[in-house]
Amino acid sequence: MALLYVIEGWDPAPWLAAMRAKAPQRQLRVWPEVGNPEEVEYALVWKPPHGVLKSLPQLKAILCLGAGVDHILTDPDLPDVPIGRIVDPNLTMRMTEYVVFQVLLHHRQHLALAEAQRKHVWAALEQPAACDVRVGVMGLGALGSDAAEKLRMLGFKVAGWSRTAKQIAGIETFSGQDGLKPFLNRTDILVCLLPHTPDTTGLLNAETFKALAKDGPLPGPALINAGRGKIQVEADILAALESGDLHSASLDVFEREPLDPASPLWSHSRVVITPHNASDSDAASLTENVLQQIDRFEREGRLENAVDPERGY
Ligand code: NDP
Ligand code: OXD
Repeated sequence: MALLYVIEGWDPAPWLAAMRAKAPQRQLRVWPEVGNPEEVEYALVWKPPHGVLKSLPQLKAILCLGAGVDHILTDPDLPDVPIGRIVDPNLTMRMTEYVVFQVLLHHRQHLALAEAQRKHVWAALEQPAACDVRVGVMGLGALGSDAAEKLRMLGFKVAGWSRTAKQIAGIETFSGQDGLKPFLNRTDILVCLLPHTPDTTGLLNAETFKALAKDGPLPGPALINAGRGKIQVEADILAALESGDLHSASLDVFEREPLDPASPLWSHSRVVITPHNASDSDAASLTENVLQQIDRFEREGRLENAVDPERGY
């Protein structure tokens, strides 16, 4: 019986090489060379084209090669089998690096200082300490909770917002729709590590930016989004950067990827653009995780990091 890689947008070669090295006994296939579809038990996927998974009659489980599963759940022909996703220290560490780097960049006003340097201007900006800056992390899951904790260790005043209530030592927590406004009202730097679901679509919009704190020690609120592009309204980000509801932004994800070369976001002096690489899935590191999930599923009949299709993540 076989494992089938169904990958779009990434090179499948490193995944195959890593799996061959770790589990030489497993039969491997790479879509679209499916061979006999009756022989495929596990689909290892990234952005699988809609309809491919339903053509596998003996499929036992779908394993996403990243953390977000929105690209799988939107398949109207999704087979009714368990779906697992990646929760792994390597992926978490990479995202925390990105978040800490971007928070510090806005906190230390690096965009303004770099601009001043280009002009040979000695711009002695007033610099607050981390303990006077309030960071708000949307999403307190595998990625958000680690980033929040590392930011707390750096001295920032950190709060988090999630769907269900949480208690995390040293971090102020808010939850649900009722918790959103108070969470935004106390936030100077907003970090989004939410999944894309029907509930989060377009959540980073004009109303959200208006609710951010305007009495902080920085020149204005900053937005960092490494969750998903469809959570943000790019026209509202640009308008908020003009109105002052946002001062600056770091965006790793976009409504449409790759970002259109004509988008004004590219050349905005207070925006940092990265190409959806905040936390790359590294085949060599994550293949062990995938194999462990399959082994556990074969032993215990359940996936460790199972997705709830009803919840949408
Ligand atoms: P998790 O599923 O572990 O955590 C999701 C968090 O979001 C949970 O805290 C959840 O709340 C919260 N949440 C979900 N829906 C809502 C809602 N409607 N209102 C408030 N909170 C909500 O996911 P991960 O932390 O592993 O990953 C988060 C996302 O990061 C991924 O889905 C993916 O989109 C993105 N990502 C981006 C990458 C990049 O390179 N840019 C790389 C990897 C991931 P609760 O705890 O109550 O369930
Ligand atoms: C993920 C991603 O969800 O890379 O893992 O976006």
